[in-house]
Amino acid sequence: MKRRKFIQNTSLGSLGVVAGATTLGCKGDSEKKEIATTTPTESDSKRIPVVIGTWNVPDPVTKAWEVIQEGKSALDAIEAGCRVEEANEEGQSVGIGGLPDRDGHVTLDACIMNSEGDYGAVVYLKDIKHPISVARKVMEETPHVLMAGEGARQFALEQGFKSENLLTENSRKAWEEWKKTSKYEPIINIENHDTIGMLAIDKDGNISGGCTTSGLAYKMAGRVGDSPIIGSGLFVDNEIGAATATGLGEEVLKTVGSFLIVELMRQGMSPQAACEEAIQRIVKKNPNHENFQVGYIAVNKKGETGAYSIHEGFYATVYQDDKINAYPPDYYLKDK
Ligand code: SD4
Repeated sequence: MKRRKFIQNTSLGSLGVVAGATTLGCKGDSEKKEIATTTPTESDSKRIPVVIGTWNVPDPVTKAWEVIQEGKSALDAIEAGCRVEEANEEGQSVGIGGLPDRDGHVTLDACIMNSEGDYGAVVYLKDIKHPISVARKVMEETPHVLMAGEGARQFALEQGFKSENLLTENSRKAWEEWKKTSKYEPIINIENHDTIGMLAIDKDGNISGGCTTSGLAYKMAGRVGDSPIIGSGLFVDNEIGAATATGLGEEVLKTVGSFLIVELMRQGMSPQAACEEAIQRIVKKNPNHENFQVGYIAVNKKGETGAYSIHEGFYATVYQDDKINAYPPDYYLKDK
């Protein structure tokens, strides 16, 4: 699969925040099996179960699909799928190997949501490779939904998670390079996978979702994006469908994008039309939208999927009807 690069930026330059290079070395690219790259059509036959992930992420999506095939829940599938990417040291925007903040600390954000409408999340989590699993523990083992920073880390340790250094040699070198200029240059070259947002419907027709990220590279210490925030980076309503986001979190947060998409689907929009409308909301508010990327994926209760972004370069990976398909969705700037 040929990698694609595109430019993302940030409107955060004015805040003195840099969104640095999230260049990713996709582990085992050369070993990856050939997968289809076509836009799904209405005639796609068996829509449930289904797994959809942001970016070109065959390994995590395949893992989630396999878990569903074993008869397990969409929630189990989401956790297992996200863990694949979190453990990939070469991926520089998720889990171990994620690019650090500007002080050199890798801080992770993640959330998970089940078909009962329960939600768990962690933000600014250090030293723990699998924030998606900690998020699930928050959801299942505490009366809370969101835990942050040192408290979240302590909770993870109490739950038996291992503390480890998440700053890999590659990411440390990239950070050292960035420090030479520490320039607030609003350009990110992004390759074909990034923050993972994943949605799944299991064999019982139940929907769950998850989202996991190290956030913007070289962000200000303490910055948290959309990914772990319910309604922004992820939303699931088992009666309607689910949506998740990637890209510049600040813009997703300001428009509560994933909740918006689910509500638009509730009003009858297809997942595709709802993703397009959510991108339009961002574009309308931002004359500078040519300088940043946001991408959404969505699924409805029938297992129909949709995906849309501002810029070219976004991918959606769908496993459905026993076939995996990573395709470049339509995007707002296509005919502009
Ligand atoms: C964030 N939305 O922290 C995440 C970053 C991301 O593709 O998705 N990058 O803002």
